[in-house]
Amino acid sequence: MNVEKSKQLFEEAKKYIPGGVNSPVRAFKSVGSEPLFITKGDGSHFRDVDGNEFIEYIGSWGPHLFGHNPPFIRQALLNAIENGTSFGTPTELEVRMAELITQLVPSVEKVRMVNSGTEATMSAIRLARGYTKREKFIKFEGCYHGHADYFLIKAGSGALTLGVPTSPGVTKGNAADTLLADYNDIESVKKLISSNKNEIAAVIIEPVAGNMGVVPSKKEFLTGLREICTSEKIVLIFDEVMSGFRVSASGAQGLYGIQPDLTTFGKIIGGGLPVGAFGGKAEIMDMLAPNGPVYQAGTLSGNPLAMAAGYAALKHIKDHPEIYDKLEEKAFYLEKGMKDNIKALNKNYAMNRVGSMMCMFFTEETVEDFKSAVKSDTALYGKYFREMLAQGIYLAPAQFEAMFVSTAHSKEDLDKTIKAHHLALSAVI
Ligand code: KE4
Repeated sequence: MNVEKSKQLFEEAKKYIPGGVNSPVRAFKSVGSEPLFITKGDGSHFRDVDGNEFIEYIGSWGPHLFGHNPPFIRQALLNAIENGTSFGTPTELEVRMAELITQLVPSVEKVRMVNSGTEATMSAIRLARGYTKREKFIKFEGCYHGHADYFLIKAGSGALTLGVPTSPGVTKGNAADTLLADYNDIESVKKLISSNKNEIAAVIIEPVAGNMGVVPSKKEFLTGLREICTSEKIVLIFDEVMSGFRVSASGAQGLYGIQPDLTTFGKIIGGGLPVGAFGGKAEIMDMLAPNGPVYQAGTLSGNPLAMAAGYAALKHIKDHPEIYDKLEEKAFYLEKGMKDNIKALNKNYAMNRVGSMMCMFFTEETVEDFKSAVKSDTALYGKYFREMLAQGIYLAPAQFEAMFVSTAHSKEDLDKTIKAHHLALSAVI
């Protein structure tokens, strides 16, 4: 595969941008290769500067539930741009967007728009602290909630991939209030709560973890979490930046039937543009400025272009709930094909899937938390990634990420992927 132009661009990029990328996990560092520079996306495919075309499963790290450049999002943006890009004033579409989110996600009574998942999660923690007048919070090893200082303690995603789960630059003071529990282990949560009585403001969790690879929470664990947060008056925050509108029209909370106090959103909610949001009980949300004393703000929050794309995405979900059956069918078909390949090679690699987000781990043990996920052979994942890329299949360039199926992936795409998966596995093991 000719990658000459990408190579040249990467050399240039490294002169001006740290590591040549604007987000670390794009650098292909953990898969022993160099990134490809993409020029155009179309449905389930995208193309790089050298003209190589791929069936791709990143979907911009989650936003593209409908594949690249769906007509209804493109048209919404073209219409919006006629009126300008940003006013810094309230607009009607922000009202419609907030209303739509409260309709799709019943636990959300009020919602505030921001510009990224990180802004959403850091604002939710500040709000929970302001509301409870407590300072500590619990996160889970391997979960990633964006790059606010106090989250970068045993974090997942790029932090885990690049071996910096606890980042330099995070002060002891910041880290002191971050308590770490084990995913799917309610006893580890109870221990922290009893040794920090009445000091914990929030528990934040990815109800379906997608940043240590895909690891679903167990129903009894999430139920236990809900119960203990209610009894201890701790704010339960579901970080649904990735699972929101991905695993159902009302995210993981809709799938599990468990209501958090606050939810954070990102990715799909922006239809491919920079949007995050956090919402939940009005009693808590009304603590936010200008209503209440907890400050939070953003120049481009609720930006008209981002709202146009995000609203088009969520409206499509509201009008076409059947897409989740289609996504389930496609993802199940792909998962089955991959599992058959693994079995045919007398291997038992773990595969986790929730709806259209899935992950194959290069470990033969069940993966249900951080400790089991990190047993995966990341070097082997790198070889597998490169083999798949050579066959025109573009996966997440890191073991501890998710593979996303979109409504745009055709049966032909899936069959090609299953065939490539068999050849790639045979080549590397
Ligand atoms: P952003 O600030 O990247 O929009 O969102 C942070 C975030 C928060 N919560 C969850 C559950 C997330 O998955 C993310 C971001 N996900 C990663 C992918 N694993 C973003 C990709 C990247 O860092 O480039």
